[in-house]
Amino acid sequence: MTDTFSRWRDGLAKTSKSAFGRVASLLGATEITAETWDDLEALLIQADLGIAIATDIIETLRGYTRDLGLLRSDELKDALQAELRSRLDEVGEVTLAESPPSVILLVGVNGSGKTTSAAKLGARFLSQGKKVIFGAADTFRAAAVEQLQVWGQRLQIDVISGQPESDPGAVAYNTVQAGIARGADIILIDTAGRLHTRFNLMQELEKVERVVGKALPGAPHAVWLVMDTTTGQNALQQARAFKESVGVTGVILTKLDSSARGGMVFAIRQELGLPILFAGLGERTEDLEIFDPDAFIEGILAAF
Ligand SMILES: Nc1nc2c(ncn2[C@@H]2O[C@H](COP(=O)(O)OP(=O)(O)OP(=O)(O)O)[C@@H](O)[C@H]2O)c(=O)[nH]1
Ligand SMILES: [Mg+2]
Repeated sequence: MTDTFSRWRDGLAKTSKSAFGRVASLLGATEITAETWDDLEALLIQADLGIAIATDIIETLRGYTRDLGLLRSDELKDALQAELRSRLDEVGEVTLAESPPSVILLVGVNGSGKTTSAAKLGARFLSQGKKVIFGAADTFRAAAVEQLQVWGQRLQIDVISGQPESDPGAVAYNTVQAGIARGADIILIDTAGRLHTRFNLMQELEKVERVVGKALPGAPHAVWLVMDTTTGQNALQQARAFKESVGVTGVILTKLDSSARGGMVFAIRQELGLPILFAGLGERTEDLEIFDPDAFIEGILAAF
């Protein structure tokens, strides 16, 4: 069995080699000059931390350098590592219903990885001995239902679906009812990422959220926003829209393995104030890790 740290290191190889690898080469045995700060700031922005966070980190490191009288830029590596780590202080906790079943809604823009994450989460819950049921509430795209059905067959998880173009709220409602009737512990509902307009999508998601609460008071117990880390700072704007419409309780980051700019993680944590719960490090069902700040930092700074 590979340990957590090596899975993260492998998954984050792109980020550690490109974005943070350049930071490592910048921080060599050279004198700290004004240029060092400019270059470091530019590299942090390129790594997708966002301008505000990059500027803030530079300010902190500058103060630290003055206080400690650091002269060589390689002396900044530890300080940068500690600074990055401190920005991910809180570890997100998965909170579900006190007694089963728990209803989890997966939301996010199209292509962010909702359906794949549903499969990964399904596999994870199954491995914990839980009974899982899927709801295919993306009725907008016929292929979306089929995709979830393929996963359902592979994992032997029942999938509740409706007719194409049918009401996603009704599918969600039926899924919760079926989950209760079949004694499921976890009811995972996959939703659409695209409709005719963003406004329609948000309205629909709000309705799905309301309707599952009618099928089971207290539901949904979790609304997880699935975010593609390869889309950069754009994803933040989209995330705010979801946060305003539905009660997002946590974030699942996907495609960290294909992103070269893992700095998004800091931006998401700081700008959205939402706990990061899971991270996708590949396309297979086992490639979903509980978000581990230490393993993440170690992974992105492997070149340090
Ligand atoms: N490398 C990598 N690929 C991923 C990861 N998560 C999802 N993908 C891929 O991203 C693509 C889109 O994933 P989906 O799960 O279909 O995304 P979705 O949010 O359901 O998309 P829509 O249903 O169109 O809204 C697929 O090709 C997945 O295999 C990940 O963590 N790593
Ligand atoms: Mg999908």
